[in-house]
Amino acid sequence: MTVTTLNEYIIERQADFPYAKGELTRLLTHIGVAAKVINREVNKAGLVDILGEIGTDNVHGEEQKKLDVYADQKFINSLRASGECCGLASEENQNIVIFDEDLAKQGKYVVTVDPLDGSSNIDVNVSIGSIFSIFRRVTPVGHNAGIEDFIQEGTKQVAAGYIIYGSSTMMVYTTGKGVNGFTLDPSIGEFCLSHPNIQMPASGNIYSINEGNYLKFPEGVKKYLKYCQEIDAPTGRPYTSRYIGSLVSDFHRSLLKGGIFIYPRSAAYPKGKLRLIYECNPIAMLTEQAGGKATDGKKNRILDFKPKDLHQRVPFFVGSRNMVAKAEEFMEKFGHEEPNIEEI
Ligand code: P6P
Repeated sequence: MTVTTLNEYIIERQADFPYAKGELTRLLTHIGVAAKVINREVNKAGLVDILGEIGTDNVHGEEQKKLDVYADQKFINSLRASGECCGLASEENQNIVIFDEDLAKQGKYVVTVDPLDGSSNIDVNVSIGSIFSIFRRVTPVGHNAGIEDFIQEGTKQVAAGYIIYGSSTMMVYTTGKGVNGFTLDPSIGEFCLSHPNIQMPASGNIYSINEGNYLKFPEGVKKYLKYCQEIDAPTGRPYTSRYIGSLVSDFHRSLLKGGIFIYPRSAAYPKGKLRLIYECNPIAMLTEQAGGKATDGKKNRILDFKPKDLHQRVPFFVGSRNMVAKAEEFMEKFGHEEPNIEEI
């Protein structure tokens, strides 16, 4: 069987892309390099002093893990060096990171990253991931990037993807022409095409949500969860509950097997927990490219949201299109509003 590496594939498909001058090719290649460097550290995290917290918090007041900061720096270094990217927005930085070197200012793209998603799982050796999306800049080439380059609607993404550091390391991405998965072959240090043209099943029997927050959920979510748990063999219920606590891992399972992932608004997170720009938008682009559905639970398409700020949160219902549609029926019938935390 012939092996197609990530670089070979990107170059082969370069003509698919309207700006086919090799710019996006170089950008995706540099993202792949950062992923390999991060993968090396993730895989030996227990052996070197890179586990645990660094004693600082990120913009959301969440403890920063050493690997979080390490991964963020690797993406910054690799993208700055690409010559195609003029700036980056990341979960780990309050503001955009502007690449103001002359070469970088000529870059036509900006990148958003969640450099290491699922940090709470790092120290217990559970799968984690990196999420990225790529936009064409709207500020003039030759000048510094600006916030307007990053707060574009998700429909403006030219590419999106993730790397999952799991039982194997995979890179899954789209440039708007379908979704393809590449598995890292450590013996040659290359990502190789392993999952061509991924299609998300229209239905599934796995639901993924942090049920510890049940009392804080809107009534519509509670009623949908009871629907998932009812015994009804013809519809494949009760469904199976699976929750890893890393968006990339929970989503990757839905992408391959079918299923629904929900992080709704709740009394604890009235706007939802997940961030629109560097978590929900890239996952939503992949979802729609694979035939799935990604909304806020109220039939509002995630990719249509106009971001108000870099770290805006949104409620997130994503996965098999028939399952998301069913969940939205319950939200419409029983209510979207989260309970008042004092009333729980
Ligand atoms: P909870 C990880 O911190 C993350 O941002 C996502 O990867 C994951 O889906 C979610 O938070 C888990 O949140 O509240 O269930 O621990």
